[in-house]
Amino acid sequence: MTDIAPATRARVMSALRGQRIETPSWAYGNSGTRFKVFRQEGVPRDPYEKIADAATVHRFTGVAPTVALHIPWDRVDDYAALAAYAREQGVQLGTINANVFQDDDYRLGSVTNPDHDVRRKAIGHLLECVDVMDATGSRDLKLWFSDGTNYPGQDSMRQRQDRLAAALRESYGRLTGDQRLLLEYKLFEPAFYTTDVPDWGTAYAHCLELGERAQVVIDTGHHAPGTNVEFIVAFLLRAGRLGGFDFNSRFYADDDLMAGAANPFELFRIMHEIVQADALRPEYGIAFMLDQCHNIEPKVEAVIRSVLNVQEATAKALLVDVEALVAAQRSGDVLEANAVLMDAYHTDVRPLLRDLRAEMGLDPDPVGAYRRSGYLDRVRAERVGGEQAGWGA
Ligand code: LRH
Ligand code: MN
Repeated sequence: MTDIAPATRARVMSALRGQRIETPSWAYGNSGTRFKVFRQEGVPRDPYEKIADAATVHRFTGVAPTVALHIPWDRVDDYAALAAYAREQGVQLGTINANVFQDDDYRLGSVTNPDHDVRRKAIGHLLECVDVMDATGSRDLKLWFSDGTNYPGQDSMRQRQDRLAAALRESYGRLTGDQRLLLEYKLFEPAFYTTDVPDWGTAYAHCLELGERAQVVIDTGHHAPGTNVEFIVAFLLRAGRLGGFDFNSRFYADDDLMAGAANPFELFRIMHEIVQADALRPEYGIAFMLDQCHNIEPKVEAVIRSVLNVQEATAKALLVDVEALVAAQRSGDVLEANAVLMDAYHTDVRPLLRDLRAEMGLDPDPVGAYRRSGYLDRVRAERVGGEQAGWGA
């Protein structure tokens, strides 16, 4: 695609200006694998410093105004004060992630545990997270359950689904106003035989049982190799049950690498489905979030690059010549239809995004500007002592 028609350019620029990408507080903390968690200098020691890093990403990209929290990793005594601090920094507190995957009591499951008291404890945490939402003004409660089994016969798969449904119903019943419950699925890990919410179908079925404000989250790293993720996007959009994304990328399993790093073409195909459904607008209600772990690379810069990768995939999707595509599809011109899509994908949108940033009063090169800002050196010098934030696993 050589030159972009002025009307197309205007449409694309306005859509990109309105894009909103939520960054995860835990991406700024130490993370790793079971083999090693490599500590990095300058890593935040508390939710306030994580928010300062998230605000830095927003300052240089202009499209990351909210930060997702994870409880208890981001537990504080005064959430209203935390929310006020975030506003001062130019961002807002976003999705509240529950964590029922790190307590010894949850060895055989949290909300699906055979033991009633353990289930009550887990449900208690989910309800605590809704209290946090009330305090932070967050709309979404995001639930991912590590629950599952490792050996055939370990537990009744059906009874675990009954237990899960009961916990979801109680949590859903606690929501008020426009609050939503976002249910995230994952094929496996840490469980290696069954996972109680293993795929989009299971998540979708539970959401249908709950009600309108129960929606599915697609974490791009949570599928079996070869899964056509954009089909799941198209299906859930059509069903009105796509609540959000956890963007990251992977070569093998739940690698949690930078979004678009391992498979930029998949990210483009996903954003193509979003754009075709006119679902990019914040009003549509999809929470576009990153969920990543920067085990070896500088974290703030990696999140900035990830935001840019999502912007690039979105810009390419917005450039698809829909008229030509539909005409080719309708006439059964398979190769032309594919060529129209590939033409958009092969378009270098970086000049357009540089112009967009200039129009937004930002440096056209966010990564360069961030590096020149000396932010990393400053936090390395300031954040000495104390306990660095991490998964605490
Ligand atoms: C599980 C998951 C989930 C989060 C966690 C940090 O793999 O994707 O979204 O709670 O990562
Ligand atoms: Mn996730």
